[in-house]
Amino acid sequence: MKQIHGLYAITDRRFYRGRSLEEVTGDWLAGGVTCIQLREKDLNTRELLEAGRVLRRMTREAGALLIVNDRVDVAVALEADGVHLGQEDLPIRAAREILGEGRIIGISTHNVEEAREAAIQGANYIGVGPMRATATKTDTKPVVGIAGLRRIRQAVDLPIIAIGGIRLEDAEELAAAGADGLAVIRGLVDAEDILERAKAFVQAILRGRQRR
Ligand code: TZP
Ligand code: MG
Repeated sequence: MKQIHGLYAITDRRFYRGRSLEEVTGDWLAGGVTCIQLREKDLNTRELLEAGRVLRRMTREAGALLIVNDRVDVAVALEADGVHLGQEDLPIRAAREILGEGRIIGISTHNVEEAREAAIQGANYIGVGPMRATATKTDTKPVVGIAGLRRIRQAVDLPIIAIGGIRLEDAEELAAAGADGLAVIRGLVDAEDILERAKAFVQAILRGRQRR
């Protein structure tokens, strides 16, 4: 199974300012994004599948991973590489029964306890966040920050993807503090040149990892 690491882009069409999902995705992949998560809360199942098909084709061509947020059924239908679950979604073991060993299951965690539990339940990676307050998701837990990231890094060996309010300026420090990857929504699309922004993130993550 491929490991999750590097620059992890999460989709959210609300912030594309007239650019299409295809266009944005093309720039991300050309810029070095290694994983894309399909997360479009306002789409119905058919629309989600349709968006996912575009992403599946493009990620496959680029050798990047496709992860589906929340929806194990949609992940199977799309032949996605895996799913990302929240603490209130389908439990990891139930998802594993459906997906089998070959697919990636990630889960959002906010403290050492949740991170340890994710490891016990067989998660393949954990999301850790929010790193900063963010307006992108309204029901986020309190900020975990870089201090929380360090505590969780000490506690578990699973790949860690930091998330929440991450800006380009934060990327190197988060990677140096133990994040194997960074999951980003706004920070990857609030630029005129999305391709250049993605490249800059990738470089910053590499610099941070070298400091570990
Ligand atoms: N989960 C925790 S924070 C968050 C999600 C999906 C939003 C991340 O978006 P942004 O724009 O990178 O803060
Ligand atoms: Mg969820």
